[in-house]
Amino acid sequence: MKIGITCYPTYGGSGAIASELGIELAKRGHQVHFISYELPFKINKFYKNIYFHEVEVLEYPLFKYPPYSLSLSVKMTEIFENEGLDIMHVHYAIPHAASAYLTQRMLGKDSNFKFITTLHGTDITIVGNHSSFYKLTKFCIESSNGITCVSKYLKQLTIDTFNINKNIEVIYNFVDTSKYKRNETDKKKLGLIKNNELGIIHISNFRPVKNIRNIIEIFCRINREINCKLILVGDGPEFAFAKETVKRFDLNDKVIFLGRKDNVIPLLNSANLYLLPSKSESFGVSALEALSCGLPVIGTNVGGLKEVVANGVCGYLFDPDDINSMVNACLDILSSKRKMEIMSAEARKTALKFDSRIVIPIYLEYYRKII
Ligand code: GMT
Repeated sequence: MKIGITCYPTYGGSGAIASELGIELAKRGHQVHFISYELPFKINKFYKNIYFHEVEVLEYPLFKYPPYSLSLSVKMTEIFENEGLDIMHVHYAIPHAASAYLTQRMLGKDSNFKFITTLHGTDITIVGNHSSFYKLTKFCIESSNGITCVSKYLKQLTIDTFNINKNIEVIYNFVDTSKYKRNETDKKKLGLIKNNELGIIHISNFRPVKNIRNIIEIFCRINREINCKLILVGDGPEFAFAKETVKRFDLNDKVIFLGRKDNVIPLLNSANLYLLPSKSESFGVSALEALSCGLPVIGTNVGGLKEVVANGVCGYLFDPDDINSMVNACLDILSSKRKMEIMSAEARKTALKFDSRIVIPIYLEYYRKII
């Protein structure tokens, strides 16, 4: 198959999943054409069968805001015609689905241009829900030839928010469990966490939805009881606030800020627990990657995280502001080697259910259905 993929190329769950999807499809012999303003960050080496088409945005004095989404639809049209794409798959509704719709109209009724929109979370909960985008998001969802959501929670929320009367397929996010797996030598090699310490890790784009303050407060309280370190990976709007808070709590020598990292596997393998106390999470792909490396997850019971983390089995889920319970759950796991081992084995078992070898064929089947 020849598949076009459009996503946000910078850091973030939807871009990461779209890129991994492209890599997995290419591995299976499909031709994948990424169309975006930048090479997606995960496509950081040569991959057979993967092509990248950069969308050029015209700067012009009249354009205070250059209309990227229009240039994108022109590029989609060009690539569809030149490469003979079978399907276009866009990730994150705004503006990608709108560009794909415009492409379809430009190509005309006789073309067989079909597009699938995968909704990831904030394109519904924050962006799509905003009054400036609500009507367009509803229109784009209804105009897509196929719609997928990354969790049952997101599907229901999309139906309720936009009053959608169209079939929506749930296709869960996935992880390559042969790459994301426990390797004890990583911890030694990196040397971030000493032998007598335990590690807690959080990876995100530091947006307010991630509840960064709670992460630091939870860690501060665990640190009083257990010799541990907190590894924070990523960057974003609350990064400076996080640094300031760590300083205020006098935790500078206990919290390691790493910024953005392309390869998080050795970092996950340096830790013992993953913390994701988000206010909302439609799926939580970073939690899945952590589970795959055998890390129990302490997270929240809002959104789709509960479809990934079995409460009490491979982690614990609480209300976003129930800091006390999260601290107790972390201490409960970290203070018992036996408990840590049992939960770690369960974490890995859970991740295997979301292995790319299971999920990619579901995407391919869906492509065939829509085509
Ligand atoms: O919130 C993020 O981390 C970024 C955001 C995105 O769209 O890039 O992530 C969303 O998509 C991910 C991949 O499907 C999901 O795992 C995240 O749960 C979701 N984020 C939220 O719902 C807040």
